Amino acid sequence: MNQFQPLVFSGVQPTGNLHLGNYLGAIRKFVALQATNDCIYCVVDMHALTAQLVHEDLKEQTRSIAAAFIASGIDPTKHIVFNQSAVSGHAELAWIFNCVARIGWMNRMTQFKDKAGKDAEKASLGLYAYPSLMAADILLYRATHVPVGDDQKQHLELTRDIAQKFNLDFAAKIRAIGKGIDIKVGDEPVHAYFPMVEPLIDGPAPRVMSLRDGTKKMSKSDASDLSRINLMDDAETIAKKVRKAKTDADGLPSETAGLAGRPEADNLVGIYAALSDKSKADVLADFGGQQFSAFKPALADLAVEVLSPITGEMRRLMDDTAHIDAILKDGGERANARAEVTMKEVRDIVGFL
Ligand code: AQP
Repeated sequence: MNQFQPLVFSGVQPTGNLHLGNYLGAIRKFVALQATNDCIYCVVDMHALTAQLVHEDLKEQTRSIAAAFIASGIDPTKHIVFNQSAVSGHAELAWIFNCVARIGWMNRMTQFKDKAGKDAEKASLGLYAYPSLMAADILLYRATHVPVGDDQKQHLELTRDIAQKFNLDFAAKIRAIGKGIDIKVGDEPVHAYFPMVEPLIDGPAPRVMSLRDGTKKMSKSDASDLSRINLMDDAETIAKKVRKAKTDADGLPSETAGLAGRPEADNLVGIYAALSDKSKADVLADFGGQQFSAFKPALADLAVEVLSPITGEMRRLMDDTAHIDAILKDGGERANARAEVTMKEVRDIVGFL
């Protein structure tokens, strides 16, 4: 039984325009979880250096993710919103985790393979170590639950592996400082310092796919802007992108089984379902038998209805950078206070004087 104090943690990279995948897969869940949980939401600016070192304006990008959090409904006074680089514990714990994680584990990470491409020798060491920093982000606060899109599942499994190895390797030291908790990992009792995090990956659109190719994830780094709906797109652009979205020649089926083998149709129905808080079956009950020429305008209208208030609020917030900076500074101080509690204990466990 997990007896750690429940805490939700998640992060978003300031690496470009946020899109509908980021919103449905992550940010919307962040908002919903606030009502019943203590939450920490982080703009992971250190991660932004892993794939691209020099950014045109990283500070501005960081502010825009914070603005998206707040415009979507995250309350930075009740919870914590901050940027990762403001809390040095992330880097310090990541180093310790670099020494916990095994090369064999890192070599299995599919995101590294995807992002490094064919010439992995030229990828940065940071890109390779990304999942270890991500584990540090979460475990620095001993967070128990992590809302993410489906693409991050493997990294969360690695986070559990790192926590488990740390707990086992340092078991005697953890007992000595008296800060561990008895949990069960499977059937095994473990005296744990770090919790076994639970990923929160659910809903009808845990992996929103590209509008141009239903087999590829919607992504900030896709060369085609038509592949994604950005949170900052205006109504006309959203309508155009939905109109141009790839589909097959058939109409919409009446039941979800009819979406099998039709990735583009499945994706558009999933997006509609997520935006309207319905199941795919409910959406097909309404639109089954209709052509995409009828469904697409309804989808575009719904996307505009949900996103435009967020876009408007983001624009308003981005005009007041001092306000965003003050929110991030306050969040950074509160995050740092919590992180230091963990780091003091971790330094003690590891044996740093
Ligand atoms: N297509 C997606 N569907 C559902 N969830 C998604 N997420 C990202 N893409 C999708 C979720 O958004 C959160 C923040 O992601 P991130 O920006 O930190 O990293 P990412 O996964 O690398 O996002 P992108 O947009 O795909 O960026 P690039 O193109 O740079 O790789 C995470 O919870 C992620 O699961």
